[in-house]
This record gives sequence, C-alpha cells and structure tokens, in this order.
Amino acid sequence: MRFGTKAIHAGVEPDPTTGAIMTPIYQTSTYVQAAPGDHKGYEYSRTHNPTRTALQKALAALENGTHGLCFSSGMASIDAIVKLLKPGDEVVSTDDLYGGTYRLFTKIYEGFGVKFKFVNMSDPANVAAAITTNTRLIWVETPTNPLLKIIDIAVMAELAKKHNCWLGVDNTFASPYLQTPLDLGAHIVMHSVTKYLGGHSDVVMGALVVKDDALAERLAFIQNSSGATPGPQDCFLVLRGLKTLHLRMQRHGENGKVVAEFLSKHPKVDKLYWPGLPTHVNHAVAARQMRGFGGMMSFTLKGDRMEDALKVLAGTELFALAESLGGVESLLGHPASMTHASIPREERMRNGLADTLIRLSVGLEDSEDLVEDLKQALDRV
Ligand code: P1T
Repeated sequence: MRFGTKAIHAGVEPDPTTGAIMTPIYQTSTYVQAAPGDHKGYEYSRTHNPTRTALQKALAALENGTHGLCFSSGMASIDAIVKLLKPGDEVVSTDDLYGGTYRLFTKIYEGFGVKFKFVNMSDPANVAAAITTNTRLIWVETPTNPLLKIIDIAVMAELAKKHNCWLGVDNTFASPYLQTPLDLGAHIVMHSVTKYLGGHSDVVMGALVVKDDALAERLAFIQNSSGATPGPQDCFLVLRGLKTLHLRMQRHGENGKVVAEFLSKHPKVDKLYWPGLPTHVNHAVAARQMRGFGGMMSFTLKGDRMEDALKVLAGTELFALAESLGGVESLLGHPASMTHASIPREERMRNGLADTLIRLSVGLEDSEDLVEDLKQALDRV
C-alpha cells in the first residue's frame, strides 16, 4: 500500500458493533470481564484502549514498523526510551536539538547516572569519537530543531550496529511522509505527534515506532508501568489528522519552498536554514534520505541586532508568535527565549544558535499571503 492510502486506511476498520466508518472514541477506563481473566483483549485503558490501538497501528504502518506506542506527549515518549538505560550507560546525542529533550537528558537523567554527550552529528567522525563501550543509545534529531541540520541516518545506523547500541531518531520535523528512519536502519523512531501527525494544533501527544518484537515488548512494559498514555479523544483527533497527512505535507513543502526562496533573496536576511536550498550545508544528505524538505526553516537578519529580530517577531500578522509547529496555520518563534530557553546560553552559542534566530513553521495558507506578511514584517526593520 502506498503512503496516502495507508494514511487513510491503516489501523482502522469499521466498528464491529455498528459499522461506524470512523473509529469510535472509546471513552472508558475499564472493561467488564465475564470471569477473572475472561475478557475481549481489553482490561484497563492505561494498558490498552481500542481508539489508541487503532492509532498505534496506523503510526506503525506509516513508519514501516510493526509496533506503535502512543504517549501523552513527545517528551513522555523520549522519557520511555531513556528508561531502557541504567546508571553508567551513555548516550551520544546531537548538539542541536529541542530544548525540552536537552532538559530531560541533563536535568533529569544525568541525576540518575546516565551520561549524555552532545556532538555535531553532521560530521559522523564526531559521533564515532564520542562512542565508548558504555554507549547504549545514539540519539538523532533530523532535521534538527531549530537549525535544520541534517544527519545521515544510514551512517548513524552503521555506527550503532558496529558498537552494538540502539539508534533512536526523532522524526518530528520530517514526518513519515518525508522520511522513514526504520528503513534506513534506525531501531526506534519517535514523534512529537503534537506537530505534523496531529497537524491541527489541538493535541499534545508522542509516539514511538519499532520493528523489533523484543524492543516493542520492553517499551510497552515501560509505557504501561509509567503510565504516560494519551486519552481516547486525543487519539481520535490524531487519527483524523493522519487522513490528510500526505496532502498537508505536500503543501507544507510547496509553501516552504516559496517562503525559503523569498527569504533567500531578501536583502535584510543573513543566514537562512532550510534543507531544500542547494546552498544548505547538508543539502546532499537531505536530498538522499528525505522525499522533500518540509516547511520548517530558521533565519537571522543582517547586522544581527536583537531589536530588529523583535520587530519581525512582533510584526507579522498571519504568522502567529507561538511555540510548536506542524499545524495548518503558520507560526513563528524565537528559539533563544521560547523553545530552547532551557539550554544554557554558552551551549547555544557554541552550537551556533544565535540569540537573534527566528524560526518559521510554514503552514498551509496561500503562499502569496505568507510572503506578503513576511515582507511587511521585514519592512519594519
Ligand atoms: O511537546 P511534545 O509533544 O512533548 O514534544 C517534544 C518535542 C520533541 N521533539 C521535537 C523535535 C520537538 O520539536 C518537540 C516539541 N517542540 C516544540 C514544542 C517546539 O516548538 O519546538
């Protein structure tokens, strides 16, 4: 089955009792048993819920995996992966990554004795140099948030295989429409479902997809034991969102290209980070491992003055100033004070995340309107 057909049909079947074509919202915490242990596969909704099961199957199919696991947020899904580790284990992670992931790693799990190294993964030699016999996980985000670096998943998979550790890929910025890391050798693919998969800025959720039965069993044990599972109403909303994922991603990419081309020629724009530009430092890897370049990008202004960046951030009318991304509406954000504020400034500076960086999540509006909006905001500078 091809991607669009899977987006609409995978995981969902007409409801067995009524024939309802849409998976019902099974708003129940528990299930009646005929005798102890004599049930229909559902005992308690933290463990299993039919609406969640349908979504987990759909996500597994879209990522070309065999097991999907949903969590109450993207962070809860990353948290479940780190719970596979024990004190003394090491993680090699990308240096440019979502601030919340950095915070979880350094402020929570370092306290439990797990060690994290953050390296520029655009050069695989940095990863190879950071791996020790204690390394259990290579954690990749690609494209990275917010600098849109591209990391070669297949090369990371070779390193993971050689050193007998897991490769986990945060696929939030790409979505499975643009990139399927399990096909490139990753062991675990992770999503902030809040973003493109949900697609309508109305749900917070996370997910993991794997294709190894034993790993799925361990993660399902953690999912149930820690209990950060989403409710059925949210699962329903994501099931609905998935049905248009292919159409939305296509349009995000088309609009992204128009906006990137506009910004790339604008005299006030200095650096522009969008992997679809031939001038992007990792464009060749992006063109090889992705099926398009998406609608996320970041830029700085010439002169690098904070007051100018603030004029743009406050000056757009269509692009709303907000955290998050991947919804139908366009958003812009200021990583240094918003999504990445939990990363110490020296660390951000070292990784090239400027105080003046502006991040765009290009939505599905008419691209001419988006360009006009950015143009008038840049005119204020
Ligand atoms: O917000 P949550 O659903 O818990 O997902 C966390 C997360 C994980 N990974 C990536 C790449 C992310 O971008 C996020 C969340 N990011 C934002 C809220 C943001 O605006 O960047």
